[in-house]
Amino acid sequence: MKVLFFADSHLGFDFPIRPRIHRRRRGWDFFKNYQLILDTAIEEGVHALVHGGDVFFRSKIPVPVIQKAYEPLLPVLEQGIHMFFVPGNHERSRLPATPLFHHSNFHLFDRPRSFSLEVDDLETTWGGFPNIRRHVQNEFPVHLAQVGFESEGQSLNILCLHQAIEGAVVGAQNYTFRKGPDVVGKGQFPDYLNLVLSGHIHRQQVMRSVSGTPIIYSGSIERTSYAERLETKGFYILNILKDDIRWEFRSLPTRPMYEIKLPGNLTDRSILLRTIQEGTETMPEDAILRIRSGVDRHLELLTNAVLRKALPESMNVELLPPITKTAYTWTAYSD
Ligand SMILES: [Mn+2]
Repeated sequence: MKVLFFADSHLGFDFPIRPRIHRRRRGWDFFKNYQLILDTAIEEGVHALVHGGDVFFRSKIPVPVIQKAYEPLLPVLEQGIHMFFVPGNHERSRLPATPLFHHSNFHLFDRPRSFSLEVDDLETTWGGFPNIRRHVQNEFPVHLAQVGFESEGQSLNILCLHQAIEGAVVGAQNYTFRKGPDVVGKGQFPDYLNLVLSGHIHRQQVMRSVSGTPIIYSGSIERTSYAERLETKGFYILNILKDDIRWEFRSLPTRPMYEIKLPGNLTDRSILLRTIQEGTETMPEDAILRIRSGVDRHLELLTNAVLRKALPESMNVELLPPITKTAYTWTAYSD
């Protein structure tokens, strides 16, 4: 059985419906990769496509974004490809309704539940539940029991999640999730599970549960924050056999991210702009640029509008206040 697994598409990210300013928007990059993944599913002739959650960027989603997300799914379903969707934390564990939910090939983990799928004599059971927002360490076994996997059947058991799991690594500084109330422990996966596919962690990685079950994070489909600047983005193609599961990571095109730090001793607008322009000369045209002010005064001298004028339109630029003692927490880049 061939499967395509992806997650964290965050559709609607920088995609204003009525933009007040005209500038390049990053939202299109997310939709482009989303479509690329759906096209790949058809080209590769996969039997199933799994979305590990955070389909959307937020819970209040404009109707045009919902339409743009759901519309391209129908031709994929019509090809006979089964879809399994996990509601993530960004959609508040609930996806906006669509007639697609009634399509016989569309399977939504709107509550703890399971679906059976048989392909060429291979029996599989797909279980899952929406993102558990709090106390997942306690809630996980309860939800898993409600899924109703058979622990001693012929069928392969595949669990689909959108959670942080102990040992997962994120960010440019390799923050590692430790066991905690809001993290699933590596020892909490029963050995009757053959495979775990999860969204939520934006860096792609493969781990093992204590009992040896592969746990795969596909990561996000584009960079949602600077913490992801060093990461390769993509999705997984899996080949599931009766006694062997193989996976292969496929990368997606992404835009490079850069940061410029302004020296605090520069307090002349034109010199600051020249410094920035010189700094961007060697950068690719489509760079996503973060400019960190050296002193508060820089925020009075420069605005995002001024910076956009000084730089190529193909770049995205953002001005940030001087670095202060900000706590390094995982929520900023794992969700
Ligand atoms: Mn996410």
